[in-house]
Amino acid sequence: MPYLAFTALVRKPGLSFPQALSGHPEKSSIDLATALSQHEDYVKALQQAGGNVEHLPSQDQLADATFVEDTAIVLEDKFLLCPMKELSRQTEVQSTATVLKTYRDCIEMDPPATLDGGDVMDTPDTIFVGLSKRTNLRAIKALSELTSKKVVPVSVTKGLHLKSAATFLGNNLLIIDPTRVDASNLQYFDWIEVSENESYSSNCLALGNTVLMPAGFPNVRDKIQSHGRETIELAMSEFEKADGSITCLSLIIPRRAALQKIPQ
Ligand code: CIR
Repeated sequence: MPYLAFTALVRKPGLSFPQALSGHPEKSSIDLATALSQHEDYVKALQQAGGNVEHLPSQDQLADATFVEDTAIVLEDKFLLCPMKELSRQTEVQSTATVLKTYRDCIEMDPPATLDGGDVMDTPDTIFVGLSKRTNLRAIKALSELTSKKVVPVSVTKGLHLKSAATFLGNNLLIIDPTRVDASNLQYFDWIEVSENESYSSNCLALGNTVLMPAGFPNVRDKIQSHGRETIELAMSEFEKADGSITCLSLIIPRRAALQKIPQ
């Protein structure tokens, strides 16, 4: 039995997942059965990394509801429910909130702020937030009033979210495709730099010493391992076709917050 270091909220892709929002050229070939099998492997990887996995109820009508990361962020002792820009995704937030409220208080942000969790890259002292197609300056300013950490905007020049291009692996290490973001505020970190044709591998999920990453990038995998990390490679084809990647499929609640689940 692994040491349970965190709780991961996940939601299986529902029946309408093949209609997910996407700008990917192969979006019309999303296969639900393959997506479900890839999601099962993802859940096993979270467990292998020491996670307690909690399944949110399926949402067959909400095509993008498997991308739970976007609906809320962990903010010290509470959760911030994200004011999502896409109308079709806003109902997902309340559905995640019913479960989050069993752990900690949930707070909200007023319009015209718009924010997706995929734009929020938390590090020990600073929260970097993508200024992107989905997240605006209003939200970044509002977030800075809700946390004692520094909040720093990062312009996303290509792709959906900040974490589509850069993710924090712990120990001051970032994995990043610098062609997709204005990286001037990220110079302080050590980088594993991926090339434009490896861009999809810049979204990884670090859980302690284990890094979940998309399969098919042996060069990047070796670089991550050279930093002393273990890697778990996951087939992600169906989620990639829906503009989603590794971090999007879960909301990670650190052990400290998970332990203090509010008695119902
Ligand atoms: C969307 O466009 O909202 C979804 N199809 C993909 C969301 C991916 N989420 C993420 O990168 N955090």
